[in-house]
Amino acid sequence: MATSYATVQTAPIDGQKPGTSGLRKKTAVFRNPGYLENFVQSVFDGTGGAEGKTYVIGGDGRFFNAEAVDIIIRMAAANGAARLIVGQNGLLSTPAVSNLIRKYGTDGGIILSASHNPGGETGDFGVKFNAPNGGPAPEAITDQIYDRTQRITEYSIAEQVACPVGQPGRFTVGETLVDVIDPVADYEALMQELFDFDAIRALFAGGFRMCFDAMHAVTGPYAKRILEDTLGAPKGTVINAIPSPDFGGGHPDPNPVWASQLVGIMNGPDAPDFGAASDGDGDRNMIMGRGTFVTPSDSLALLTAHAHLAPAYAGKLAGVARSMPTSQAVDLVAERLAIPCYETPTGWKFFGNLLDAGMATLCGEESAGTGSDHIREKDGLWAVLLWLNILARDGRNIVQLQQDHWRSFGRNYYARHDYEEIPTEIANALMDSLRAGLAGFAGTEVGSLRVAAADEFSYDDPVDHSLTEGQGVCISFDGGARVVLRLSGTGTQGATLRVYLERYVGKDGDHGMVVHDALEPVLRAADSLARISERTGRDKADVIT
Ligand code: VG1
Ligand code: CO
Repeated sequence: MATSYATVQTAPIDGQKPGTSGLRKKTAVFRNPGYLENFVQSVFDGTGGAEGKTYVIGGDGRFFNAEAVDIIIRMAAANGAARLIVGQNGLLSTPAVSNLIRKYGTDGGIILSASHNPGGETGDFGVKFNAPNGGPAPEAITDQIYDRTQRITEYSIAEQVACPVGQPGRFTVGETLVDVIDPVADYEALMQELFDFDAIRALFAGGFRMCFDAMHAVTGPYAKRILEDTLGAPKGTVINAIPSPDFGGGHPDPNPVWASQLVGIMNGPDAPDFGAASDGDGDRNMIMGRGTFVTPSDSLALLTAHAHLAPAYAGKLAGVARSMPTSQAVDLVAERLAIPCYETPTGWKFFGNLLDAGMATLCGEESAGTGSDHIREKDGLWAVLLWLNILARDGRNIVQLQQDHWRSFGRNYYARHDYEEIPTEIANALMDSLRAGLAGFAGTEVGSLRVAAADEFSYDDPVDHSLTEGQGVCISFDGGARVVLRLSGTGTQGATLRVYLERYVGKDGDHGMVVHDALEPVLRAADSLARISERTGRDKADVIT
């Protein structure tokens, strides 16, 4: 029987503006009639229509993932898409989607995820469109999509038909071919090209132990297959490996606060050699040694310094890039390697042009995102495998590598303080008044620190010269300390103020301070200049990472 299609009348819904990484809202909002449909239709309409196109579709398995995949398949079919590549059970990690888009030359991909935000019926849901280069749609495209959401009048969808995504294979919806694929296979093949799997296998065979916390999220199946089955890590190396719709009731954000189970194991009496975790959609990573946490900023610096030990990067580092709030540790490594280091706004979409142009090979963000030119997203498991490759070839352990690094380059003490769910007006007023005062900050003494410079970051993309303004306030002090303040673009309730603190201690300085103590003067200066406690009524941050 022929498939029938419906054209459904609809009206614009407020607030469908993609943020740092796609459209994120409460799950309940996404389940409102027409909410997902309006946005998906706007994605198609804002990118020249779906007629004849091929898309990759998958998500991180959170609550509403399955229903959303079904709706998107039927809408893509009704909009005339030629072919869809869908992860089995609707599952695909964000880096896996990026790889599939590039490998099969598709017209883009739709990712269902709110990444590190909690899931479940009362949690968050999200949708992100990735462009044909495999990367998050740049602002020019998300602006077009948003524009369509404000003018939409109807959407198209195929009638309720069976979409058997539970098994690999092919089915059709009307004229549209739907290929259901094993979510891990193509990703694993790519990792095998990049890294010295034999060296990593030998490392595990020699008794090296690690714990990988998949946080009940999408990386579980990837990590089990690659680490345990292919590389021979003992069974049980991967914990919390089965994706669950509400991430086991947890917060799938790999940092010392939310990955506390891993932190306990790594600080315990029988700690393994290496600990790692990934987030909801598999693009973030957290790295630990026995009794040690490696900040994401330091991890980027260390990976850059040792990437030549991996086959894919030996002699191939064209440059590095970091988001503005990320510590300047990697800048020092780039300087020594005599390669350029670019500073971009927060969000992976800003790395895309640099990667496409071959100007940067490695990229990273302080929020536990690291990646390379192998795809156009950050990649949690890739970072873990690069670390394993380095550990296998270098011989030192993580604690030694980190300490040697600080002795060679100095240490950038670093922490991020998040003040969550602040009323939006208060957060905006705080940032506005900070901006208004910026011009007068230089030369001001605050406690033991003196302001060297203060400005708001704007980015002139060196490839396409697009200008992105208002990307966070940066105040630097004499001696190399820095504070950055910006509002989050991924939250779904109120505003989150992020305060990023950094203090550099040279190679002969004290690298053994408690991080909080080392950053205390910078925190005090930040509070006094931005009047954070006075304006928010809070005497400390909700989450410190
Ligand atoms: C946060 C992080 C940013 C990251 C973004 C998406 O954005 O700070 O570095 O790129 O999340 O990551 P914001 O605007 O809330 O600070 V993910 O893994 O949540 O897609
Ligand atoms: Co993520």
